[in-house]
Amino acid sequence: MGAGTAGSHRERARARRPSVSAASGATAPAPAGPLVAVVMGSESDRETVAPAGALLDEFGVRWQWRVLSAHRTPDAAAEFARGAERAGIRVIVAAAGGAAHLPGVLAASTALPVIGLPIRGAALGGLDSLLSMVQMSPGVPVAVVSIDGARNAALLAVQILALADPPLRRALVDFRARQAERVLGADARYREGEGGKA
Ligand code: AIR
Repeated sequence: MGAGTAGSHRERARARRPSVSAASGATAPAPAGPLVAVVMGSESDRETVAPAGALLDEFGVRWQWRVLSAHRTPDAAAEFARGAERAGIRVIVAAAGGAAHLPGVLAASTALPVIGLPIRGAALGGLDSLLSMVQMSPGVPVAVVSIDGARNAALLAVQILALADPPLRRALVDFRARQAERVLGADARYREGEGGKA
C-alpha cells in the first residue's frame, strides 16, 4: 500500500480532524485499509501506472497495488472485485494494455466506480486498449481516462472520494488553485518576453 507522503495536503487535514465515535465521544482509531485499489494487468504496466500512486500519496489517500489479469487470472480478478467493497475499497483504478478487458471485468463484479486507464502498447499505440475499455455494455459503465493518463485516473479517484470527505475536497481545491497559479505565472513571464529564460 502506498503510504501517505509526510506533509501532504491530506495529512495536514487529517491532523486537524480527530476521528470521534458518535456513540461514546471517544477518539476512534482511523480506519487503516486502502480506499483506492490500483490494479494493473501485468507488472510490465507498473512504470506507466506509477504516477497514479504518486498522486494518491500526494493527497494522503490510502491505496494498494494489485496485479490481476482479465485473461490470465480471470477468477482472481472477479474474486477481488466481488470482495473489494467489503474490504473498504471505494474506487478502483484498472490499467491494462492491448485487449484491455480488466476494467470491464472488474466493473461486472462490483458496484464500486471503476476508472479504466488505457496503456500504450507497441502495436497500436494504446488505441486498442482505449477502445477495449470505453464501449462498455449499457448498465455497466467504466470511466476511461486518456492513454497513459495515470495522474488523471488518480485525480478522478480523489474527486470521487472528496464527495464525502470535506478536507480532501479542500485539498483538491488548493491543488487546482496552485495549478492555475503556475499557468498564470508562466503566462506573465511570456507576456513580459521572458518565457525562454524561465
Ligand atoms: N494484459 C494482461 N492481461 C490482460 C491484458 N490486457 C495486458 C497488460 C499489459 C499487456 O497485456 O496489462 O499491458 C502486456 O502484458 P505482458 O505481461 O505480456 O507484458
